[in-house]
Amino acid sequence: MNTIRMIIMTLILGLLGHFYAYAEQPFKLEAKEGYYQFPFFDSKTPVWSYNDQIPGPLIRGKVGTTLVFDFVNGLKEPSSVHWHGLRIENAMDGVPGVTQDPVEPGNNFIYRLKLEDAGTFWYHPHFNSSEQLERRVY
Ligand SMILES: [Cu+2]
Repeated sequence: MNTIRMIIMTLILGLLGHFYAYAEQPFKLEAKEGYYQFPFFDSKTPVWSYNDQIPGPLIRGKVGTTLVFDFVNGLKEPSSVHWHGLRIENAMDGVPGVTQDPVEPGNNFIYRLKLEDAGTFWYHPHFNSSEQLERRVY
Protein backbone atom coordinates (compact mmCIF):
# COMPACT_ATOMS: atom_id res chain seq x y z
CA MET A 1 0.00 0.00 0.00
CA ASN A 2 2.79 2.43 0.86
CA THR A 3 4.48 1.67 -2.46
CA ILE A 4 1.35 2.59 -4.42
CA ARG A 5 0.99 5.76 -2.37
CA MET A 6 4.61 6.74 -3.08
CA ILE A 7 4.22 6.08 -6.84
CA ILE A 8 1.08 8.24 -7.01
CA MET A 9 2.74 10.99 -4.98
CA THR A 10 5.81 10.94 -7.24
CA LEU A 11 3.63 11.24 -10.37
CA ILE A 12 1.64 14.13 -8.90
CA LEU A 13 4.76 15.96 -7.76
CA GLY A 14 6.36 15.45 -11.16
CA LEU A 15 3.38 17.02 -12.90
CA LEU A 16 3.29 19.94 -10.48
CA GLY A 17 6.93 20.75 -10.99
CA HIS A 18 6.65 21.99 -14.58
CA PHE A 19 8.31 25.37 -14.51
CA TYR A 20 10.74 26.11 -17.23
CA ALA A 21 13.88 28.12 -17.72
CA TYR A 22 14.64 29.48 -21.15
CA ALA A 23 17.97 30.11 -22.78
CA GLU A 24 19.70 33.39 -21.98
CA GLN A 25 17.09 34.40 -19.41
CA PRO A 26 18.40 34.33 -15.86
CA PHE A 27 16.37 31.91 -13.80
CA LYS A 28 16.28 32.35 -10.04
CA LEU A 29 16.85 29.14 -8.16
CA GLU A 30 16.63 29.53 -4.40
CA ALA A 31 17.40 26.89 -1.81
CA LYS A 32 15.39 27.58 1.31
CA GLU A 33 13.65 26.14 4.31
CA GLY A 34 9.91 25.84 4.43
CA TYR A 35 6.98 23.52 4.81
CA TYR A 36 5.42 21.34 2.16
CA GLN A 37 2.01 19.72 2.04
CA PHE A 38 2.59 16.25 0.65
CA PRO A 39 -0.48 14.54 -0.81
CA PHE A 40 -2.14 12.12 1.61
CA PHE A 41 -0.42 13.65 4.66
CA ASP A 42 -2.48 15.37 7.36
CA SER A 43 0.04 18.09 8.13
CA LYS A 44 2.82 19.98 6.43
CA THR A 45 6.34 18.60 6.56
CA PRO A 46 9.39 20.77 7.25
CA VAL A 47 11.59 20.65 4.15
CA TRP A 48 14.46 22.39 2.43
CA SER A 49 13.80 22.83 -1.27
CA TYR A 50 14.47 24.77 -4.46
CA ASN A 51 11.84 27.49 -5.03
CA ASP A 52 9.43 25.85 -2.54
CA GLN A 53 8.92 22.97 -4.97
CA ILE A 54 9.45 19.26 -4.49
CA PRO A 55 11.02 18.20 -6.71
CA GLY A 56 12.57 21.52 -7.76
CA PRO A 57 11.62 23.27 -10.99
CA LEU A 58 11.80 21.29 -14.21
CA ILE A 59 14.25 23.17 -16.42
CA ARG A 60 14.34 22.77 -20.18
CA GLY A 61 16.83 24.14 -22.65
CA LYS A 62 17.94 23.55 -26.23
CA VAL A 63 21.31 22.16 -27.18
CA GLY A 64 23.67 24.96 -28.13
CA THR A 65 22.02 27.56 -25.92
CA THR A 66 23.20 28.85 -22.58
CA LEU A 67 21.07 28.74 -19.46
CA VAL A 68 21.81 31.28 -16.74
CA PHE A 69 20.87 30.63 -13.13
CA ASP A 70 21.00 33.03 -10.24
CA PHE A 71 21.36 30.58 -7.39
CA VAL A 72 20.46 32.10 -4.02
CA ASN A 73 21.33 30.23 -0.88
CA GLY A 74 18.50 30.78 1.58
CA LEU A 75 19.62 27.92 3.79
CA LYS A 76 21.41 28.37 7.11
CA GLU A 77 24.46 26.52 5.84
CA PRO A 78 26.60 26.69 2.67
CA SER A 79 25.33 25.07 -0.50
CA SER A 80 25.93 24.85 -4.25
CA VAL A 81 24.27 23.39 -7.31
CA HIS A 82 25.83 20.45 -9.11
CA TRP A 83 24.48 19.75 -12.60
CA HIS A 84 24.69 16.00 -12.59
CA GLY A 85 25.83 14.51 -15.89
CA LEU A 86 25.94 17.75 -17.89
CA ARG A 87 29.13 18.41 -19.85
CA ILE A 88 29.74 22.01 -18.84
CA GLU A 89 32.60 24.34 -17.97
CA ASN A 90 34.35 22.99 -14.89
CA ALA A 91 33.93 26.24 -12.94
CA MET A 92 30.14 25.83 -13.25
CA ASP A 93 30.00 22.24 -11.96
CA GLY A 94 29.06 23.20 -8.42
CA VAL A 95 31.46 21.14 -6.34
CA PRO A 96 32.53 23.26 -3.34
CA GLY A 97 36.23 23.08 -2.57
CA VAL A 98 36.97 21.73 -6.06
CA THR A 99 35.30 23.85 -8.76
CA GLN A 100 34.02 26.77 -6.66
CA ASP A 101 33.81 28.11 -3.14
CA PRO A 102 30.69 27.10 -1.20
CA VAL A 103 27.85 29.59 -1.55
CA GLU A 104 27.42 30.96 1.96
CA PRO A 105 23.96 31.57 3.50
CA GLY A 106 22.39 34.71 2.03
CA ASN A 107 24.82 34.81 -0.91
CA ASN A 108 24.29 33.94 -4.54
CA PHE A 109 26.24 32.46 -7.43
CA ILE A 110 25.61 32.81 -11.15
CA TYR A 111 25.79 29.54 -13.05
CA ARG A 112 26.10 29.70 -16.84
CA LEU A 113 25.53 26.37 -18.54
CA LYS A 114 26.22 25.96 -22.25
CA LEU A 115 24.18 22.96 -23.23
CA GLU A 116 26.25 20.49 -25.24
CA ASP A 117 24.11 17.37 -25.03
CA ALA A 118 20.47 16.36 -25.25
CA GLY A 119 19.19 14.27 -22.39
CA THR A 120 17.56 14.21 -19.02
CA PHE A 121 19.72 15.33 -16.12
CA TRP A 122 19.49 16.06 -12.43
CA TYR A 123 20.64 19.00 -10.34
CA HIS A 124 21.29 18.91 -6.64
CA PRO A 125 23.44 20.46 -3.89
CA HIS A 126 26.98 19.29 -3.47
CA PHE A 127 27.58 20.58 0.07
CA ASN A 128 26.53 18.39 2.98
CA SER A 129 24.76 16.41 0.28
CA SER A 130 23.50 13.65 2.50
CA GLU A 131 21.44 16.03 4.64
CA GLN A 132 20.44 18.54 1.94
CA LEU A 133 19.22 15.75 -0.35
CA GLU A 134 17.36 14.01 2.46
CA ARG A 135 15.60 17.28 3.24
CA ARG A 136 14.47 17.47 -0.42
CA VAL A 137 16.81 19.98 -2.03
CA TYR A 138 16.80 18.48 -5.55
CU1 LIG B 1 25.09 14.30 -8.79
